Amino acid sequence: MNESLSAFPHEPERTISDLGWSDFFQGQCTAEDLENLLPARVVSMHRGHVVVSTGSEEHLLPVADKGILRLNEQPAVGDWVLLEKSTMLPARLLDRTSVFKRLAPGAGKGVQPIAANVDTVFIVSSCTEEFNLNRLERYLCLALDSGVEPVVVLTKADLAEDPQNYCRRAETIRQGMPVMAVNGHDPESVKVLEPWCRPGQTIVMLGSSGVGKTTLLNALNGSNIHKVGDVRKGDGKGRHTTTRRTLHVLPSGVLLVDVPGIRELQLHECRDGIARAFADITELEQQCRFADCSHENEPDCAIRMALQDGEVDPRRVDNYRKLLEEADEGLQAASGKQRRNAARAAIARRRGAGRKPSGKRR
Ligand SMILES: Nc1nc2c(ncn2[C@@H]2O[C@H](COP(=O)(O)OP(=O)(O)OP(=O)(O)O)[C@@H](O)[C@H]2O)c(=O)[nH]1
Ligand SMILES: [Mg+2]
Ligand SMILES: [Zn+2]
Repeated sequence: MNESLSAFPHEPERTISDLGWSDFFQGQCTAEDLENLLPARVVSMHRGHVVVSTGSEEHLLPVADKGILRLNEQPAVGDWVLLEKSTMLPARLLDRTSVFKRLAPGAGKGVQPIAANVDTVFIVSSCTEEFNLNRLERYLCLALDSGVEPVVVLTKADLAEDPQNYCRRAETIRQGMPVMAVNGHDPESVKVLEPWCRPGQTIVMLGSSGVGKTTLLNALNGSNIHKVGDVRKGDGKGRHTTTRRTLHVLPSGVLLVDVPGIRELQLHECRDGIARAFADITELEQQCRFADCSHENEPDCAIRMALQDGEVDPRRVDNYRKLLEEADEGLQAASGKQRRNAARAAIARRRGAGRKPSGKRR
C-alpha cells in the first residue's frame, strides 16, 4: 500500500498479538469465524477510509461505500474488525474493552469515538502557562468514564524552573494518580514512562495542540520520523501538526495512539466519569438536605459548609458544576442527533414504500 499512509513504514512483519490481540477478542470469535474471517486492527483514520492492519498486511476500508457501512458502529483507531477473507470487507466490529468519545465539533454532530481498546491514557500537558487544572480534570473525567486509569505527563520540564511544582499541583486532582514531568527532547527523561510502555499495551495520548504529544512519541520511538510543530513566533505555542489519529508500534512493543491536539475537547454525556473524578464532591452532596440541592442558597448544604470550612477547593466545585452542565448539554446534543436520524430514517422508509412525504407544514 501507499507508504505515506502506512502506520508502520519499513517495519518487520508482526502478529496480531503484537498489535494487542488478546483472549478478550479471541473469545468473541467462533472456530468458524477464525476459518473465514481475519482479525485486523484499525491503525489510522483518514477522510475517505480507515487503514486496518492484520500484522502482516495493511488494508484500506472505504468509509463511503458498503465497506464500513456493514459495521454496526463507526470504528475508531484501536478497534478490532473481522475481515471476510474472500473480499477483505469488514464483517464485524468486535466488542471493546474501552472507548474514548467526545462530542463531535460543530452543532448537533453527535458523539464521536476517538480511540478504542485503550489500556492507559496519557493526559499530556506541559510545565508552561498552558498548564491548567480545570483542563486536566476535563480529560480525567473522560478517562475515568471509559474505565481507563490515567497518567498525567507534563512535558517541557526543561522550560520550567521548578517542574515538580507543576507535578504537585496536578497530583491534587486525583489521589494516587501518577504524574510525570519529562523533557520530550531527551530520550533519557522519557524513560520514567517505561512502566506503562509494555508490549501489546495500548496507550492514547490526549492533550491540547502543541503540548508535545508527537515529540513524546518520537522520544519513545527512539527516532524522529514524525513531524512535530514549529514553535509559532509571538505566543510561543506549537503549530497544529498531527492531522490524523494513528496507532504506532514502538520498539518497546507498546501501541501508542497519537491524536491531533483537541482544541476544546467537549464532553459527551460522561456523567459516570465526572462522578468518579469528583468523588469527594459527590459524596459531600449526598449529605445536603435536598437531593436536588443547587448548593447556592438551600439550607443544610454540605457543599457550602465544606467550602466555608476550607475543606474543598472552590475551583474544584466550580469546575465540577461546569463540567456537569456541559455533559448535560452533550447529552441533549447527542439525543438531538438521534432524533434527527430517526426522522430521516422515517422519511426514507416512506419513500421506500412508494409514498412521498406530504411536504405540508403542520
Ligand atoms: N523545550 C521543549 N519543547 C518541546 C517539548 N516537547 C515538545 N516541544 C516542542 O513543542 C512544539 C510542539 O510539539 P508537538 O510534539 O508537535 O506537539 P503536539 O502535542 O503533537 O501538537 P499537535 O499535533 O498539534 O496536537 C514543538 O516545537 C516541540 O519541539 C519539551 O519537552 N521541551
Ligand atoms: Mg502532534
Ligand atoms: Zn448542597
